[in-house]
Amino acid sequence: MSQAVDEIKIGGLGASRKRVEDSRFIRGKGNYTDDITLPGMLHMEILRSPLAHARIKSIDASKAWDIPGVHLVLTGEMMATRNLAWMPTLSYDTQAVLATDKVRFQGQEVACVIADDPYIAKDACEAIDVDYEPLPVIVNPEQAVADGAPVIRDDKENQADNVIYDWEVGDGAGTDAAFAAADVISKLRLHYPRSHPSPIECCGSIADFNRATEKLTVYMTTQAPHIIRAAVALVAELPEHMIRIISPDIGGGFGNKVPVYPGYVCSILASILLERPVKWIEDKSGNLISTGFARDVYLDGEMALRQDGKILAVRMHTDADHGAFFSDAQPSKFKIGLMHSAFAAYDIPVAHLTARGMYTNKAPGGVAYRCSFRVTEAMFFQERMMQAAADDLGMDQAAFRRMNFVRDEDFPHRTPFGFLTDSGQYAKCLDVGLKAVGYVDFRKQQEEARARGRLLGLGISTMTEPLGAGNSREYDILGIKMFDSAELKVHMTGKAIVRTGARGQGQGHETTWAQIVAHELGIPAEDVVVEEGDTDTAPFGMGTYASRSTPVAGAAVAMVARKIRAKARRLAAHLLEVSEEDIEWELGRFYVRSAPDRGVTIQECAMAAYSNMPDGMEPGLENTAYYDPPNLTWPFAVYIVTVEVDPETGVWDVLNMVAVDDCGVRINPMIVEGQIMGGLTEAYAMSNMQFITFDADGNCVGANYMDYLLPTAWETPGFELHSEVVTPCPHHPIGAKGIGECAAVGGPAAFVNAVIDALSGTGVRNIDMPLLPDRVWEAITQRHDVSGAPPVRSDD
Ligand code: MCN
Ligand code: CUN
Repeated sequence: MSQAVDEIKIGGLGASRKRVEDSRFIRGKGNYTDDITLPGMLHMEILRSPLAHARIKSIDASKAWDIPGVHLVLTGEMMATRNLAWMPTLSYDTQAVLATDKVRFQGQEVACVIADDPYIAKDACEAIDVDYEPLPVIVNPEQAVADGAPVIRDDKENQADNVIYDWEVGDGAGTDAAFAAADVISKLRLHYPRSHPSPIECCGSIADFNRATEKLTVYMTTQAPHIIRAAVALVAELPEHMIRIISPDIGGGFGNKVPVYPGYVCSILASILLERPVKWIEDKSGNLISTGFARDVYLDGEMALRQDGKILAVRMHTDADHGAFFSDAQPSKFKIGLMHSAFAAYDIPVAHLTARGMYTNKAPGGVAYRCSFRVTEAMFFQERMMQAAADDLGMDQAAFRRMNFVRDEDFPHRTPFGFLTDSGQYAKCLDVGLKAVGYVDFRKQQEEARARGRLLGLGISTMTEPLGAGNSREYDILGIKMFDSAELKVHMTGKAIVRTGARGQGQGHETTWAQIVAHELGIPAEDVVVEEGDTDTAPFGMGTYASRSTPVAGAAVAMVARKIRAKARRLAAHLLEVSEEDIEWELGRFYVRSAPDRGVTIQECAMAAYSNMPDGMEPGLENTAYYDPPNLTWPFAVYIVTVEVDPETGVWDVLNMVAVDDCGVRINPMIVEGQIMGGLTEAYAMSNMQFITFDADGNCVGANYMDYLLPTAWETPGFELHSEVVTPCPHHPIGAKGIGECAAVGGPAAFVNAVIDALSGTGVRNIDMPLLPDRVWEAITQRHDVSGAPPVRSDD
């Protein structure tokens, strides 16, 4: 009889184990950057530009220097003497650390004050006199390429205009030919507005340069500590052992904490100059006005269709507003991220995407906010386009999608843009969703309601997201290949520690990595401690974003555990005095094939590794695995929303939302559900209420939580989650696919499609997000599309 341990009882794969990190988070015992106090620590504050575009005529900091308690005032001029006024971005551009020549967006960093406390530093910032000469402002891509537009990046030698890149992918000629043969051509233009990750904890750093050891330690809110160390090592030409980056607990990242910000750099320089620790903690408005925004992209699309509903080709053009610096964190090869993952779930013979990126006088944008590099825009566009096309054909929304899905038997499938999707059960997910929402009945209700003047709508969105960058063949950031790592040490008592190159920000890695070890080795999850975020102890990895942790670092955890198991097997053979070939494994235990009662537990093997190893065997039970995934993982989801729109006010309420997510094998079903609910909440917020824009003068409108609304439990609708479809990832060691971002990626289109569906018959094809009541009301009463694109009038 098997003596294997019970996997669910030990918290292995599939156990809804409670999150171990929460025991400190919910008791206020987290250790965030701002909780850290070092002896002799000083505080830094940043002076930001009030203007969006202006020449700096002079900066007079003498009054700030005179304030008691001020230790240092940093300006661009001083940074320039150390060659630090500009820094490289993750997209091969440069970004001003502190402005020297011009300011290029409102909120740009102009000077820093380091003082005994943050209040003195803040007061001293206000005592700095900056003489600005205002320049014409550009707030959207159209203005950026207009005749006579001022060149924003006149600091760059070969930059004669505001275009950053002109990029294309796919088959232009083939697409043209398919369009020529189409029965119907469906068109849609929309703007995916700026949105801001706005984690609860803002960005910050504490730099601590020790003159005696020459070592620089930086505590910082980064999702990718090793990338930061690599950047500092390469830019400052310092060896890695002189730089230690520590990401303590992070209060939410959502992509906001991937880029390198001037505040980090200034705190480091200040610590080196003053030889004291320097802390910088950004405030909320600083975070909202200056750190990495997402989206802000205009999408133009056309779909070539056969009368029966078959999609023949897709043509897409995007104009992306990157703000003043091109600082996207994304794989180097792809200028507009993975926008070309659009339509991956549909069997479309040919497609073509052209993309332009533009500089504008706005904070640098284009970070991935809960999406794998622009996949949010891609999926939004895809599903809005699918809805428009089905309407143009007069086809049922669900039937149109089903007939164009890649079928289960067609995997692996090459998408028209060249991705290889490998698994999924798309139609099954759709069927589960339609049944759950009561599709047929709802359509009837909708008809009846309409007859009585009530507007009901149903929106379907599907998404498949390429998660888990790399593989190193195609994915790199600044030439550093994308893979990840895990190190596992099993102590003699059978307790273990696992460290990875990822860095969670609330996703539950401390819980789930231990579950993978439990699954592979049978060591109870509670005996496995997880540590991430310290470059002195963690193995090299590319960090946590693009939901890559499970696909890459999580895979590395499984692989390193397998290495440990292989060594433990040799120890078991030694302990049981049989040859290795005669040993069998069941969870937590090796036994002799011919005598199953004779066995040793994994814990006994661990003890033997330190106390009774065979002659010639290296002692200890630890190893490291670097994992370079063969492909991305491709989770799939169907989100269906029903709404009622009030024709008098434009207010819309969610009646029901059903989510069917297939992320392969779920390590921890409860955590997965938490990730989906969080993502749906953000999707709802983006579609319904989050509004951050710029007036014609480049003033950021909405850089506070009075305007940029964070959804609370009060306004967030309930979600019905379905987990019955599981298509294991064929190449991931435990069959898991990423999940962290799926709902935020696929969710927004479901909400918007539902509202547009409620308006069917009015001729309205599009209302740009957020679907604020006034926009919806305008669409209903004026019977036209409503664009959300800035600039709004400056007197608004
Ligand atoms: N998981 C699982 N089974 C799967 C897939 C994942 O149990 N098949 C678990 C994982 O083990 C992990 C969590 O779900 O605990 C998310 O895993 P994964 O999909 O690999 O995503 P990452 O860990 O790489 O997290 C990144 C992702 C991103 S990119 C953003 S943005 C986002 C998100 O996670 N930011 C978050 N979710 C967030 N959740 C919180 N609380 N805070 C953030 O900042
Ligand atoms: Cu895409 S935002 Mo997350 O990748 O950190």
